[in-house]
Amino acid sequence: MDEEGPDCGKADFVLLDQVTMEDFMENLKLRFEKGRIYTYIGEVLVSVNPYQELPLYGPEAIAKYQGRELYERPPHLYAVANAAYRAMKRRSRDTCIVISGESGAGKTEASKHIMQYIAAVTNPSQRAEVERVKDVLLKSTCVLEAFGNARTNRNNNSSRFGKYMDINFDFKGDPVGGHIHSYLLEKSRVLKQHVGERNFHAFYQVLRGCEDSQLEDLHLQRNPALYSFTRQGAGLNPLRLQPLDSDERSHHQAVMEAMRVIGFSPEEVDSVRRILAAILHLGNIEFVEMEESGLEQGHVAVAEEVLVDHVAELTATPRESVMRCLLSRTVASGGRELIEKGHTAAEASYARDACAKAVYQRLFEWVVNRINCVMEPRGRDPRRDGKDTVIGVLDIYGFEVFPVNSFEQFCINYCNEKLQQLFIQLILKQEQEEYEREGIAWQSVDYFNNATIVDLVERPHRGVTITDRIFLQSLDTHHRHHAHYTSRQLCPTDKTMEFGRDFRIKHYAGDVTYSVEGFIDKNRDHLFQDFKRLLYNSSDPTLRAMWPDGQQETTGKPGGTPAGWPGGGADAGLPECPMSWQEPFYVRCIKPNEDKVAAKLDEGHCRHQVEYLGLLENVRVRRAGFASRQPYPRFLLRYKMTCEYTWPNHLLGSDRAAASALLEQHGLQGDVAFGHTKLFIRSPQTLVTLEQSRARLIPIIVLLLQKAWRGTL
Ligand code: AOV
Ligand code: MG
Repeated sequence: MDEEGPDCGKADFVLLDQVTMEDFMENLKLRFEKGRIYTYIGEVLVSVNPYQELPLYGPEAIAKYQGRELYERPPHLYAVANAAYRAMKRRSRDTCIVISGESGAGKTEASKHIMQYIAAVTNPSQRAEVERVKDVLLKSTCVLEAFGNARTNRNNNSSRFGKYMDINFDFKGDPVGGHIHSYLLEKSRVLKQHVGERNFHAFYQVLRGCEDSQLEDLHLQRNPALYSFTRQGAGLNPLRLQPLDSDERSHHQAVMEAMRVIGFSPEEVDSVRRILAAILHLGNIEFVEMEESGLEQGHVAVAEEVLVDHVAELTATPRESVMRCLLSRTVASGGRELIEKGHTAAEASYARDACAKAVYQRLFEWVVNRINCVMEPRGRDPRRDGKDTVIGVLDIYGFEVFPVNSFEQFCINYCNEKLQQLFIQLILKQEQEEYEREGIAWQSVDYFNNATIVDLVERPHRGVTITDRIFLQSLDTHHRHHAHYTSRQLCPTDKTMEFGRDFRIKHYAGDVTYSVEGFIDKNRDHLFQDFKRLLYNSSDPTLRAMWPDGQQETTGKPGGTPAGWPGGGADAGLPECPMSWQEPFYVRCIKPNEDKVAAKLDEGHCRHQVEYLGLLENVRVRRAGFASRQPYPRFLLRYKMTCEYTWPNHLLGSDRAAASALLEQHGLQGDVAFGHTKLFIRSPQTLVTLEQSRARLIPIIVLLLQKAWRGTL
């Protein structure tokens, strides 16, 4: 690992003298202070968010890593991206990079650097179609972030959805397409935000970025404090709505430009803006109960009717229909007869909110789909062009704990729990299987396995749960004896929880107390068919395309299948383990402090993350195992010059025997094990020694070759 001085600490935690938390933290801290935010544990990359621009990225840095082995250069995301890329190319096998860590730890930024690396090193022949795909891949991030990210108290640009992006490569190793899977958008954010937080960026970008005339067409004013949906997080301080760093206006320009490059038509972009505006107007609609006789239920009216006009205009639907949907619903009475049933003010508000959330979610999904259509590998014939291979990049929302945690945190943390389980399973399984295959003895290392927590969440819940409170009771009954579950009911002396409201789960990453308030509603998410039909009948083709299910004639029943309990629902949790997850590369991100500031590494905070990410165990597994494994031919190709028996070609019976002779000459035979097809090297130091020996010889060999060429030898 050149270019890293001795005072930069160990570039691989496996090299620590002892595997203790103290040693680990000391190394992490030392490196962080020197601007070395990346460190390996074998092939796993540990990354600490620097919260400042470091001169680590860009074309020059990329060139340094291109085509190199992991150990040749200082630890870097580029090295991992390169390793994944080479592994995929070499073996023609799908692979993936899994990025994990808590909210604000730097996952999304890492995923962007990985994409940039891949884009930079591919397509040397500048094929137009490949360039197009690369452009879309890079630009899609900006669009997805506008619609799926928001400012939270943990992260100013927090992903509020899970993203798994597949990139397809042809046999030349050039990207020819891609696909984005998105998971569980936190749609409740459309309606409500905690104090200090904001709605999705897209809303503010429209308000602040549109031209005056455009805003006028949308019937909007610039100030987000005027709209219920964009001012929830401001509390009493409208300054909280201000963008923090860069200008929302330029972001808006960038998103518009990205949409254009990706291939959204101007009409589509217009529709997107109108839909966002319609949601904002919808949020300002309030309902009043009219004191009117003759009606069984109170008659409800819209307080400010002009808002209904705006919504109707922007969604290209008839005003009367919008009004009807807001104030009533169609239900089947008795046989096939349909009647219109008036809402109470509370029902009307509920319906309005459900509609706003659903419209936003459909918009988000439509944007993702639209990008996917553009990235679908085009005009490829697998017989002629060979099979595509895939690199997947997984970037989900990180584990998060707030003063009050609700359904959203529950889903997010469950996703992380699941991911952690996968990490444990794969890392252990992968290692063990390989040792078995190669006929090498190995001792297993104890790991905390979180399967029991995942199991707790996934255990099916039967029966109809009507209220949050009953739901909590059922949890208490089911999990009474579960070591990772408790509630005030089960632990009456614990005053940090409230009776009938809170339960607590001991997650792998820490204890989280959840309030069940709103759980059932948030999970159920009923949207009346009337709204779906209304939007399906819009004369705006873009909006209409988002509501194909509005065509059905069913009524009375709310649409959408309730998920029941996250994990049970189809869209909850993580993707079904695709093939590419077989041999993942891992990036484990650490958040250095809670204040989002540069050059501050809060030890307690980091220590906790190192603990729950299982990094020490990871180092132990690696040390109990081997730092590097290489097929004999590859090993010899690289180091044969360092030994007289193997240079230029060996005459020994097998590559294995040749490798053995080579290592013996260096006195390194004690640090390796000989597998059937691969050489296993225990400590990275052995690799470093071999690398250094090779580096010393290369200039001499070059000189000799030059002399031979000139005939002076
Ligand atoms: P996350 O994806 O892990 O959180 P981000 O990738 O959004 O976290 O990082 C949070 C912020 O940290 C970014 O907006 C940057 O300001 C800063 N940052 C992260 N990595 C770097 C880096 N390598 N160099 C400079 N600044 C960086 V969440 O999406 O909340 O789980 O749901
Ligand atoms: Mg993120």
